[in-house]
Amino acid sequence: MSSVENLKSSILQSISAADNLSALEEIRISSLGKKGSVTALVKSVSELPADERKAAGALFNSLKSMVSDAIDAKKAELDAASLLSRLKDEKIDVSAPVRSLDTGRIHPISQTIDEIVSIFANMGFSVAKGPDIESEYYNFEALNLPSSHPARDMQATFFVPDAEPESLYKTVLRTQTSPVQIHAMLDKKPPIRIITPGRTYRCDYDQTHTPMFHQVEGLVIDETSNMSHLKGCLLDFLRAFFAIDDLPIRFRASYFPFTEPSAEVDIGCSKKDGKLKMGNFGDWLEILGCGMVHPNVLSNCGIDPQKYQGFAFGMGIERIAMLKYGIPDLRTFFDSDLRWLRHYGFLPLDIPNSAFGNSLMK
Ligand code: 2U9
Repeated sequence: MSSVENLKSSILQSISAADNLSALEEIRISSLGKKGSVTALVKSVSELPADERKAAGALFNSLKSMVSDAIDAKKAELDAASLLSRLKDEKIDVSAPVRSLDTGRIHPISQTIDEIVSIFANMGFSVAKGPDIESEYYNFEALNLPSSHPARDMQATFFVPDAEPESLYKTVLRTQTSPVQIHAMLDKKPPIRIITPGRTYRCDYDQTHTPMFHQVEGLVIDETSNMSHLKGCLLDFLRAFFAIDDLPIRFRASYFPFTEPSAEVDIGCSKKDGKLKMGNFGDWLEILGCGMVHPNVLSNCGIDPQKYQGFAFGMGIERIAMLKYGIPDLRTFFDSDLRWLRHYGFLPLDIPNSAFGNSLMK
């Protein structure tokens, strides 16, 4: 039996000394392979006298599993070491410029957001961001939408399971980007001039709704901004965005709980022969909502409505991207279809059309 002990310690020693996977594989073949030393021992049991077979069988099988376990453990150790050294050696510089500008495409939503940001940045707005997961308080309550308000039913809200189920306010996926403006008003004093592009969520899925979509909202708070400033701001934005210098817009009275007065804005278009064309053609297309921020919303954010006032607006980014780039189906934005992205996507160096200024931005 001491020869078994010798074999065991010699194999275990060579396993422990193996410093790469191919050396370990050789040990596995020479011990556990078809013609391996341990395999030979296990096979030899049948040739032993009957009264020795049971003990020898148990001993050889335990040697076999001991060797097999030691090889597995060593393999895991070598794998981990090799991964660590690869991670040390292989550095990917994600900030390096792309080598082939031909392969990647910017998604139309990213491109449209860049264009919107560029236009509003030229007007003196900055971009504010906030979390997708929000308290009901910031998503509804602070926006003049108490739980009893019927407008809350209009929005199919995704509720997030709460860490504190007893808490007064539930946690939701934001249904609009307005909570970002609420935080901004709570955090800093007027004057405020921000836009908030971002993801929003509503439990809705059909030809014109996806459960996640993008919105951009804007907010201006100061002591003097009024409805005419709102009109001028949106007229400049829409003309710059659609790159149509004489694009007409019209305001229709509407209702939103967070603005008073409120309006919906249409842009001029033509719908002749089932083809949609933006411009001064006599037809109208609804494009966004807006209004003067409701005094209750200002008070909820600690801003004195006697002293301050301002306007807000909101629009769906998919909608204006579809109109500008002739994308017919909303759902294709989120299909991750590379052929679609190659067709509708943008090259990395396609600069937003207003970045150099246009006739409206000079
Ligand atoms: C604060 C106060 C007021 C943002 C506004 C709209 C009107 C509006 C819709 C457009 C299409 C949402 O994506 S959509 O479905 N939005 O019509 N949004 S006024 O008003 C605010 C925002 C923040 C603090």
